[in-house]
Amino acid sequence: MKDMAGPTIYLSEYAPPAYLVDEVHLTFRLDPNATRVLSRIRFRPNPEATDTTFFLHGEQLTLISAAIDGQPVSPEVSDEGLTCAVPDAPFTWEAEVEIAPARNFALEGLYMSNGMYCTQCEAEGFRKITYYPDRPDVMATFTVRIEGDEKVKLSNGNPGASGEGFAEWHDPWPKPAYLFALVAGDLVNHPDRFTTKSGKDVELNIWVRPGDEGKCAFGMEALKKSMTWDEDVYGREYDLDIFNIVAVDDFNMGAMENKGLNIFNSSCVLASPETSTDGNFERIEAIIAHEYFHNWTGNRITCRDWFQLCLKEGLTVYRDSQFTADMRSEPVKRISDVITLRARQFREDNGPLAHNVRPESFQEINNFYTATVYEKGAEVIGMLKELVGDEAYDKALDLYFTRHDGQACTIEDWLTVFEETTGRDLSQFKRWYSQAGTPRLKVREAWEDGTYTLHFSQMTPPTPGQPDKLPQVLPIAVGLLGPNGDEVQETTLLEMTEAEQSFAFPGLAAKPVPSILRGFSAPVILERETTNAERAFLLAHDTDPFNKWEAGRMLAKDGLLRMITDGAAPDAAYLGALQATLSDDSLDPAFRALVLALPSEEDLAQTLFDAGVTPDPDAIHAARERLLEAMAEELEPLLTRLYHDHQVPGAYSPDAGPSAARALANGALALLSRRDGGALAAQQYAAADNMTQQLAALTCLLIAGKGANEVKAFYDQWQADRLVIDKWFALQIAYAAPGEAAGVTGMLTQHPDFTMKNPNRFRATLGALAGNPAGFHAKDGAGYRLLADWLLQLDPLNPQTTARMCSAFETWKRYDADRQDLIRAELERIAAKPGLSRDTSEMVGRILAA
Ligand code: B3K
Ligand code: ZN
Repeated sequence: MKDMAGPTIYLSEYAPPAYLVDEVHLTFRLDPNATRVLSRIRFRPNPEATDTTFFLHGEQLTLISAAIDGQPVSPEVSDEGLTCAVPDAPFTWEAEVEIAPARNFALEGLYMSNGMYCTQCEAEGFRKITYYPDRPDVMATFTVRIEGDEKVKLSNGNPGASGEGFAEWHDPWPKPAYLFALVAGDLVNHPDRFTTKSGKDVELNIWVRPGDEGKCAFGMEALKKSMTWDEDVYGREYDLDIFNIVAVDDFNMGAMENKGLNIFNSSCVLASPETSTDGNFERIEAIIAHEYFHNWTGNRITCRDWFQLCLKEGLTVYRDSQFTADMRSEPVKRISDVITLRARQFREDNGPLAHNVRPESFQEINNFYTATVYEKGAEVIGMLKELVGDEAYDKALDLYFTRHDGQACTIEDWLTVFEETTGRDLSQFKRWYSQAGTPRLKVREAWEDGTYTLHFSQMTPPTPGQPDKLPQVLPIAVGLLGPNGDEVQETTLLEMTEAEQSFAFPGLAAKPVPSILRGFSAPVILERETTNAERAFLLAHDTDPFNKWEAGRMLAKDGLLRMITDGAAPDAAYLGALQATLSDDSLDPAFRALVLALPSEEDLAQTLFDAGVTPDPDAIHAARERLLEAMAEELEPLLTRLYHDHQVPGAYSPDAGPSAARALANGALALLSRRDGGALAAQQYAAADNMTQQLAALTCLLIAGKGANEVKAFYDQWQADRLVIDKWFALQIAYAAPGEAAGVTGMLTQHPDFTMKNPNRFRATLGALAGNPAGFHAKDGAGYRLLADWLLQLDPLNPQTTARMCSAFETWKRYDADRQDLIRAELERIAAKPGLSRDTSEMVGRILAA
């Protein structure tokens, strides 16, 4: 067990590895309780090294024997690894260790899931498999032999010899140990083939447990689309004879990009119309693409050290969002990404867990697979592309791939290819990697003699350990609209570099209405005094879909905030503007569905806190409910029409078009259910032949305070499908009334199907509670207590998932003194637990330090 707060690791202390590895040979003799791992590793001293100590990472391993150049040695073994005297010349290290995959509940290293062996090595899991320099800047080729009775035995690279009880694999591409993978089990495959642009034939497989074969076709199509897209858009071709994907039920995250052998949480690859929603299909397509794209951005070019994580993650998220935009709707993808960014990354960036896109220190790197590294990391790349332009971006990427192929790189390497190809100085831009916090961008305007001027000022509030911030480079996309709604200045990119800066637009006939930060061109909080009339005008006329949507959101938010703080009535002007937008059948139904959705309770709490008001979760919930009621009442005829006009006849397809129609129809249904007591939803539930329709109807019934029978029927229908049952758990908690959420969650944790050992089920239950703000923050503290109880139970088994879920408490300083006291008590109770994992102890420590 990783125990207590560990030492802090600093980026500034990076030192090159003492020894490099040329070749690794591994033999696995599989056994649930006593797997033997035999390693033969070719080492050589690193001429660049400053230290010559031979240290191999190793945790929870039983060392059976070790030898150097065939001579037995007795290394000095500690909890973290071993040291040993070695020759001052290339040598061969051999070791045999024993591990117990069946007792590995942390799901890191080699473990078992439903009787199947699988691995998760990123970031530092390989050290739980054998002794090795487990750091990403040590890259080597791997040859693997797996011995066992399992029908299917997989590892990275291309297949070698196989026979009764064994299979061999060879990966010709040097890779760090975190990309190692092994899978063995009685699996079945969904096969296919792909021909790369240079004519190479690649075997493709999705491997699943028997019974899941029927849920692979969509993932396979997504894989082939990703392969084609990466060739077309980035010129990147696949580089092995085979590409395997495996679905695993017990997995700490979404998926993992192991070379040639991607391992997926089954929820992120298995799909069927009956069991998966439109949202699931879109997410699966995106994650398959993401992991596939890592083959170049992550695997062929990897990270020098874990501080550089955004080098592969930010870029790969950016690439997968480009892919989704190309496959579906670009504006809808952008708006959805910004909703997530604000909900997760802005929340993180404005609380105790705020950290740089490239962190400078950590205790447990697994705690830094965050929205900041991933999503803000992707935003930074989007800004870079806007600043240099599309052509220069392509040129820089080409240089990046040629120059750094086969290397372990840094953010400096990445920025240098842009500096060299564009001649730009990116030293100020680099602050995006080294300054945490969300910049506030204030705007004032002036109008004089036909010249319209925008005065900007930027300020980033202090974050933990960073009291003072310097101005950042902000790409601000601006357009101007004339009084009649015509665009008088099309989108132009302003480049702000100073703390305060003004930009003038001369020669205008009338004072324009500005559309600022089009496409959300920088991840900032825009602060601008404006009127609701102007917002309604932009909602009606803006040609930029993001800002059109944003205007509607601001309008909704303004009304909601007044309802929350002043008890105001629902804003008639908002309802009118909404009616006009929703009625416009020339607009994409998916866009209209986004306009129809109100800002989340979390978004409202964040906004209030930012404005210096203590958010009251009950008041926020109540105001939002009241507005939803008013929308249902005011827009009923229109909603009825939208519902009926957007029914999709015929066989289910997860494509963007039909999904968009369902999104709008189901958005309408949610409101209509507040009027008809769920009658229409009950009809839809009964008639549904796909999960999107079924689950949407069930949600509406719960919103209408109905659905007890359907909840039961749903369970009876789906009890054999664990992924659908996850939805069943989550739904009941997400839509529980605030005062009942903790009780419902507590009750569901007693259900025979609840198990904390499965991260999906744990998240579907405790994670759903944390995602129901009014319920989680119930005044009596029952939500806090229940979550803390379960985190304490899970921590000894699965520190990673425990630590990640601690972020439910990261917003505690927003709330009133009573709630803060209750949360602090729970955090302190967790922190005081003897033997608490390093993961959880770091998280709780950082949150408490607020
Ligand atoms: N690289 C993995 C995440 C590994 C998380 C380790 N705690 C998945 C991804 O980003 O593609
Ligand atoms: Zn990734």
